[in-house]
Amino acid sequence: MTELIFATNNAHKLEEVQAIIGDKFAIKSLADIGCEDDIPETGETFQENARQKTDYLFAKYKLDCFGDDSGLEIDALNGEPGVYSARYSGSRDMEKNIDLVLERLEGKTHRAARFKTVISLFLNGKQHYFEGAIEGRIIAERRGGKGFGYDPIFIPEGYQQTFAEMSAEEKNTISHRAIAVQKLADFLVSG
Ligand code: ITT
Repeated sequence: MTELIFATNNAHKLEEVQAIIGDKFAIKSLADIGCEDDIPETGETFQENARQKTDYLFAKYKLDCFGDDSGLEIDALNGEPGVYSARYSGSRDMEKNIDLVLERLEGKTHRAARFKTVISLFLNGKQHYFEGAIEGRIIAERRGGKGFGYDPIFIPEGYQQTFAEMSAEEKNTISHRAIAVQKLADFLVSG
């Protein structure tokens, strides 16, 4: 089985990806290869950040690998929080990050937003990218207790519930991450 390193230490993300990709590739985490480095994420786009992860891993370990970067883009905030989604308020505290988004959108009627994921894959000496996005809108108050991040304030287009009110199964079939991972899986399995 071909081994592929996933630039993450999030066991949940890894399981989800392995389940979609199936048994043609064995996906290993950073921990599995003994990498404890804090891989830099200093790009201005999701693509640059995802690429930084695979460039770093390939330079150090010479192994085929992939990495992802995701975030929320809000039109009325000129695409913010974007690559700063995890630390929009200056800390990783999601309560504060959500408060800041709601404060900056106060009184605004145009509330369109989207979650995006970009995956960078480095395989057999070639660079590939896979993208997923889901359109929606930001509501004025939190709803729901599931999911993570900005899920309580995001309602995907065509739905009445926020991501935080949906079951994990439902969110994981329509999410930006699921779309990008499915494209990666289709590529790997057909290649
Ligand atoms: P890594 O260590 O794997 O980079 P991370 O928490 O930074 O984990 P992402 O790069 O995937 O995760 O996403 C960056 C931020 O964007 C994340 O901290 C959330 O605030 C937000 N985000 C991404 N996907 C989300 C989702 O499905 N629902 C809600 N918020 C999300």
